[in-house]
Formats: sequence, C-alpha cells, structure tokens
Amino acid sequence: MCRTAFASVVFAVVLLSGCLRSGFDTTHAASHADDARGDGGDAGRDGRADTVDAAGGDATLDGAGEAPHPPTIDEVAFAPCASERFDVPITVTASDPAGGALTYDFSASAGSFVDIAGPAATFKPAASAPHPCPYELSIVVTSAASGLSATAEIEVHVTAEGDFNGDGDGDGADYTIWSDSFGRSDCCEPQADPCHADADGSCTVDGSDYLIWQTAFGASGCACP
Ligand SMILES: [Ca+2]
Ligand SMILES: [Ca+2]
Repeated sequence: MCRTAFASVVFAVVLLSGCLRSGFDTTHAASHADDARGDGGDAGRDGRADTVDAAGGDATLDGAGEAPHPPTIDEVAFAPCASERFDVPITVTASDPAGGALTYDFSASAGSFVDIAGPAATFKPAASAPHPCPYELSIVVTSAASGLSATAEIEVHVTAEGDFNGDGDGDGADYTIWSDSFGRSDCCEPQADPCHADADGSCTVDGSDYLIWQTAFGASGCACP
C-alpha cells in the first residue's frame, strides 16, 4: 500500500498519514489521488478525469518539491471615512500556510502610523488639509517560515473636521446637521443614528462643535465615497 506510485500533493499527505495507521482505506486514498501524474489522464483510476496540475507536487514523497504559499490576508478592519481630528484604528487578520510567525509592516502615502502592535496599528492623518484624496495605505504581511509576503492596499478618506456630512465641503448643510443634533449627549454610545456633529469627540453636541464647524466653514477637502 505504501509503495503506491500515485503522488499528488494531497495524495502524498493522505498516503503518508495513512501509512502510519493500520487499516488505511486505499479506496478513500484513490478518490483523492486524481492527477498524480499531472498528465491529464486518470491516474487515480477512479474513472474521473484528472484536473489538478501536479507540477508543484512531491513525486518522491520526500517533502521536497513543494512550492511554498504566501500568507493569506483574510480581513483588514478599519473605517474608510474619517475626520481629520481622529485617528483610524486598523486591525489585520492573516494566516500563514507554512505555520510560521507573521510580521506586519504599515506604510502610507501621507500621514503616519502609531501604536503598532503586530497586526494592529493606528493611522494618523496629517494634522490639517490638504489631505490626499484618498490616503493610500499599504500593509505587508511576511511569513518568518517561508519568507513570502502578501500585501493589502486600502484607502482612507479624511474629511475636514467641520464637514459633518462628509461631502468634502464645510458649509451650511453641516450647520444644519449640528443644529439638528444640538444637545445630544449619547454620541459615544453605539447607535443607529451617529452624532456626526460631535466634532471634538466629547460625546455631546454643543457649542464647542459649533466653533469647529465655524472654523471649517468654506473649507474644501476629501469627500467620503
Ligand atoms: Ca459638508
Ligand atoms: Ca462635541
């Protein structure tokens, strides 16, 4: 059973693990052994056409010949639209098929990163306009085991802090948003109706936010997508 010549990558793994067990099911192995030769034939002899290219396979079952795979970036969590007053937390979820440790490198077309801690970092936009529209952020994830990397490119649109509706302009429409929500004090609580006019992040909408709007009146910046 262990002398079987079929040798696709998957089959090699199944066969080796099977050889360590008594009662290895050769029928089951054959059903996973398609394209052991990579010649387009039915190497598995299971009546099905071979579909997998065995070019990267390990025909000698010695562990060599495997083409390593780069890390996979599964998710980048961040806010794509933010006020210039606030930083943007970013969290990367990635995995490494080689099973090694991952390192994370963050870079941006402008602005900077602070509080970098492995897959998490905080993007800090420039302190004032003009802002790139949008900021182009790059995250490179590298495997210590394989040396291979994967890259994620993301965009963050940064609006002027008094641009409450995120249309790129500080104008009367933003004043209306401020006046309609004046007096709210629930701005730091999760809710379906966010306080867009809480410009200073104080959790309330009050005169301080009005002054921020007033300062930004007439400014133009980046609009949210
Ligand atoms: Ca606006
Ligand atoms: Ca406020």
